[in-house]
Amino acid sequence: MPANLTPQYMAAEQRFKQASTHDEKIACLEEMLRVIPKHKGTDKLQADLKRRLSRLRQEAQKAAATRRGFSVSVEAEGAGQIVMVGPPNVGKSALLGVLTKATPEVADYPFTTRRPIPGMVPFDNVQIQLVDMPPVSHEYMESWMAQIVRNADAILLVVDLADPAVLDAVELIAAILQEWKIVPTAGSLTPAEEAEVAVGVVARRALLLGNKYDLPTSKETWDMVQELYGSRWPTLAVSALQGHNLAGLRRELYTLLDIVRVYTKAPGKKPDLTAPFTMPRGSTVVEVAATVHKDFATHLKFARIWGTEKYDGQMVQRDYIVQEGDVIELHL
Ligand SMILES: Nc1nc2c(ncn2[C@@H]2O[C@H](COP(=O)(O)OP(=O)(O)O)[C@@H](O)[C@H]2O)c(=O)[nH]1
Ligand SMILES: [Mg+2]
Repeated sequence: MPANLTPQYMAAEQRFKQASTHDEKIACLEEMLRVIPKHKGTDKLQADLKRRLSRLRQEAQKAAATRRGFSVSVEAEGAGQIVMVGPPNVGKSALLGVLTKATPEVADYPFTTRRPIPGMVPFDNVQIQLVDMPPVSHEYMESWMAQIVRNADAILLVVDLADPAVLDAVELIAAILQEWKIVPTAGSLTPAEEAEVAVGVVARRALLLGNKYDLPTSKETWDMVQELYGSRWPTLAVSALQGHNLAGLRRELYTLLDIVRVYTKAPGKKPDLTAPFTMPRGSTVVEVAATVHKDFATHLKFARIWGTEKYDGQMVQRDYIVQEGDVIELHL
């Protein structure tokens, strides 16, 4: 063995030899490239590693393209699906790691994440699906990413508050979403946005999330980001590393979904408050009934409501719009 290779490199090489999948091999090669001592003596080896890496990446992409199903969707689970979009190294995978039981790879080199990785974020009595993604960049992007973002219910625009070029990062994300014909909105659309949506663009609610709030320069940067973008999107500063504001983030994820929780009960019984039905805001009683059972929609005569807007047990018609926290008794 060449005397100037470190134990770290040798370990990565050992893992590479034992790796069985494209992903593992690519990860090992990247690690080898990262830890290899950088000097003249290893130039040839570095070039060789790069060549093997690029060949493996091509093979992996081909394999992914032929594997059916993977390339276009992440099966939705829970109350809604929110996808993270951001440049490399902003902490998307770290966030998924602290908010969910998923175990994405977190590392200080770019392009660690190559697949959409879903995890479930608990908030109160609901579970929200959060999807980690490869980074967006002008250099290289996976072709399936646009479709995943279009399919999601909402988007987290994730940036690194310790990055002096954070404003460029926001503009990069905005530019790429525009390429993908996705308009990230704060809520209901402005007339200008609606005009765009009319020509094949989709609108998705978005939140601008500044991560790494724990680092020294972040507070100032955050003030600037808020000043510039605070009127365009809701904004939140967090630290995945120190757990700063994660409870706030969970609540914001719920808010982003723009849903209400309703509970059903049988006459004379107590509702099960641990298992809400989550409905798009603006849904009616008959839509809730249809969610409970497809036949209920046709058979529903009326409902009784226990909630904030009505007195307890008040009778409402099929078209009554349900509110957050309503308890509903369906009469067929
Ligand atoms: N100081 C600090 N570092 C973080 C934070 N979140 C992530 N990192 C670091 O930033 C690097 C990139 O994180 P990663 O989650 O892989 O970023 P991704 O490329 O966006 O998925 C890693 O070295 C993390 O440990 C944070 O809140 N504060
Ligand atoms: Mg990542």
